[in-house]
Amino acid sequence: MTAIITVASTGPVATKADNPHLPTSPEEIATAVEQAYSAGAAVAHLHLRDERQRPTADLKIARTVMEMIADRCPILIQMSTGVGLDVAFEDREKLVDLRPRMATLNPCSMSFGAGEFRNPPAGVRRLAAKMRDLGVKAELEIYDSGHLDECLRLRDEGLLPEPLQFSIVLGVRGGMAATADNLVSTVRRLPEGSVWQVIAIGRSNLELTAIGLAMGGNARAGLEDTLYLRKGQLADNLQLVERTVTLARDIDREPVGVDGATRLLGL
Ligand code: KMH
Ligand code: ZN
Repeated sequence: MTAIITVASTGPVATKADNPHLPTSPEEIATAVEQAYSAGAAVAHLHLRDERQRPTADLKIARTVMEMIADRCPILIQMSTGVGLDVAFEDREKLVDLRPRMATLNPCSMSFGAGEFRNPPAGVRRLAAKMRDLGVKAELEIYDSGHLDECLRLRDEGLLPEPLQFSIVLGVRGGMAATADNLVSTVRRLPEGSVWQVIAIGRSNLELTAIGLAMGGNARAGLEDTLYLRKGQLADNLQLVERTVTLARDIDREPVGVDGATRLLGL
C-alpha cells in the first residue's frame, strides 16, 4: 500500500525565535519544499509570511512562492486558507483565485489556543463554492467531531466533489486532544472512500502520525505541526519529512510521487 506525504513547512504560529530553521521568506519556503519533494513529499501545504514573519494572505507573496516552487519541482500545492488567526476571512478566501491544485477548507469557527479562528457558515459556503467552481480540491480540516458533520452537510449541499479529503487535526487547544481514541473514533465516522491524514500538533506528533499511517491514512510532516525531532532537539523540515518517509516505508507504505498522489486525491 502507498502513502501520500505532505510537507507543512511553515504554518501560522511559530517564528524563527522558536526555531531558527523555520522557513518564512519565499526563497526559504521554496527551498524547504524542494528538499521535501526530493525526500518523498508529494504535496506542499503552504502558509505565507510577510517580511516581519507575520502570516499573510498577500496575493503577490503567494504568487511568488507558488512560482518559485513550480520552477524547482512539480510538487502539488495545497494553499492554506486558514492563513493565520489575525487575517480576515475575506482576505484568506482570495488565495484560491491563484488556483492552487488544493486548498484547505476549515468548516467551523472555534477557539484556537488563546485566539479565535473565524470561519463563518456563509463564508465557508462561499469559499467552498468558489473552490468547486475553480477546480481547487478542498482539504477538510476536522478539529472536532461536529466539524465532520458540518463537512457532510457541505457535501450534501453539493459543495464538495468526491472523494472527500480530510485532515484530522489533533492537539489544538479548542479542538480534539491528541489521543489515539479521538483519532480512531473520527476515522470510523469518515464516509466510505474518503482520503485522510492525521495532523498531530505538538508533542504527540510522532506517535499519532505513526498510528495514522498504521491505520491506512496518509501523513503530514513539518515545522507547522512540531518544532522538535524529539524532546529538546529542534528539527528542520527535511529531518521531519525524512523521518516520516522512513516510518511509512518501515510499515510498507511506500510514499507516492506526484502522479500517484494526483490519482489518489482525484485531482
Ligand atoms: N496549523 C493548523 C492546525 C489551515 O492551514 O487551513 C491550522 C491551520 C489551518 O493552519
Ligand atoms: Zn496550515
